[in-house]
Amino acid sequence: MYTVGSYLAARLSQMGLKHHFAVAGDFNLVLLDQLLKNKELEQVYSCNELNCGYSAEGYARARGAAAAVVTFSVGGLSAINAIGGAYAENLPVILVSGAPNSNDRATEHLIHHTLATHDWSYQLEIAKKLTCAAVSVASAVDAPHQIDYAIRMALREKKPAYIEIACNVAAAECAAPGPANAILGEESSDQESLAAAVAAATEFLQDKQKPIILIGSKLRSAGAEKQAIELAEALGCAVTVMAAAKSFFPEQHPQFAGIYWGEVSAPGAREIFDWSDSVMCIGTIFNDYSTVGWTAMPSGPNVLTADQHRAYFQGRDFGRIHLREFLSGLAKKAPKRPATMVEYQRIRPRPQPQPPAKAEAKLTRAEIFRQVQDLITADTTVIAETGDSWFNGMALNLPSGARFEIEMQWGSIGWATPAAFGYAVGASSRRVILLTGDGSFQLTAQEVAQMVRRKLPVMIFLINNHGYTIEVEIHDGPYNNIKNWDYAGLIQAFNAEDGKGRGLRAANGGELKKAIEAAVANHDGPTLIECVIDRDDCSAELISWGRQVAVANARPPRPQ
Ligand code: DPX
Ligand code: MG
Repeated sequence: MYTVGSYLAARLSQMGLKHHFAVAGDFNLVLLDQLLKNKELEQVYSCNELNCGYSAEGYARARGAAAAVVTFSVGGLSAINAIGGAYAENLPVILVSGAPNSNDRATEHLIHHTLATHDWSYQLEIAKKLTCAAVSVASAVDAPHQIDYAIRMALREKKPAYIEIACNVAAAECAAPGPANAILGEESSDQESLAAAVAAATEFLQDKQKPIILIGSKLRSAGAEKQAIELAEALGCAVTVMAAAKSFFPEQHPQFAGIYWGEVSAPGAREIFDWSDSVMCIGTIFNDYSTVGWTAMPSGPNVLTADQHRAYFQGRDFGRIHLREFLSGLAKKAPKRPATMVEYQRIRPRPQPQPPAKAEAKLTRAEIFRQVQDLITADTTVIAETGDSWFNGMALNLPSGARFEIEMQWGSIGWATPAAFGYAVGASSRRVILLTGDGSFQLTAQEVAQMVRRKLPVMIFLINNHGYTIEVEIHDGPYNNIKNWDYAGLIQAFNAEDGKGRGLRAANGGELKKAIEAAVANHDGPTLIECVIDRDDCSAELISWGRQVAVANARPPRPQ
């Protein structure tokens, strides 16, 4: 016998989820009971709904999809920021919200947690703007169809979906779920369009001597990382990677030519990119940040763009093709074009090993990342918060197997701590290293308590530079100074009577080394290392990038 709630649980499990994130509230309690009945699915609790959404987003990065279950309005509206993030970052997160009793629709009753008006459709309406499918379930008869539709769309589009379930319907009997294909079936390419796209792209390449590949973050959402390697190897050219896609092409691959980010690219990457005569942009997203204030925007007849379901170049546009099939089809036809690779090998700067700082010398950003680098193994995932952690993270060299997560399109500070929690829940065998700033941490710090609760050994490097340094470099003012906290001291408060988290502070290289040893030895909870540095000790890349972003922000309104 199935209920609406147990039907949803069965579908979440068929999606490949082992967990769902939740915050309780009276509109979802019965639903949570129903979800708990499914023994394949574990309920993981969050301190608030914003964190719940971010944790699900982080889990989706580790496992391909996720679900967050919240209560109506007061919970749902908090989660919405994270759902916007999942949309921007192309991650299928299912937001499930409990909702008022179906008998209270179209009555004169006013409902708690709402605006004290009779119209509480606003959450559904808002969700429609920020998801690829939003449904309101008020009937057990329609529930299977509505739930399947929302999940199927999310998985196909790699976007979030929204399902609200009336609290009196969650335990109502409903039909049993059919085969998983109803939600998993991916649309395959139209063969004619695919053949035409591959033929035209082959012609495009035949014409060029010095093509280069630029990998973007939508490569991962399209599930086409393997096929990008196939194409790269067929062409033999250099492969540059956008910041948002770091680790989506292996950094140890002989054709990897670094992170391309205009003026703040890795050494040699910009030079080889500018030297090329054509660019294959694969899953790229260009915005003001990724183009360094519109100074590095590939465009024109020498750019071929291949997206999840589309390829377009030189006035031609091919739809209904899947990126995976397009890339591997092109790999079979592509001419050998190694020129950018050969040239990159000539100009590539050889990395100089950084000497350690004196143990008692005041801690610097450079020394922190010299030490963090040594921690990165094949099974490490680095999660970098918005702030100078973006730029510090970019410079890390990833051994094969290591992964890197960044929320560059949405860029909501506070994301990384709960996302690291969610990622660690989803990938418990990986070493999770969180790089965050003091300002960002203050938004969602309490989620460290959930890492303590689940004994997750996340290593947190909290860079305390006493303020919003990225904003300082874009435009400074008193608003960029923040109240200092005893960040290391917080962990004891989160531990309370039974936790095994550790909080340590490092003000010099020797202290940092000891703190890292303690973190590596702590298997029973997170270790937060507060790294204290000067307010202006930031990366050179942040300074250059900040200047260009400030210029772009300051463009005067166009005359009417
Ligand atoms: C803001 C940002 O301390 O990092 O390295 O010191 O910059 P750095 P911190 O974590 O400070 C972050 C701060 C205030 N951005 O510099 S990046 C504006 C902003 C945002 N998201 C939200 N609110 C404000 N990106 C939710
Ligand atoms: Mg800071």
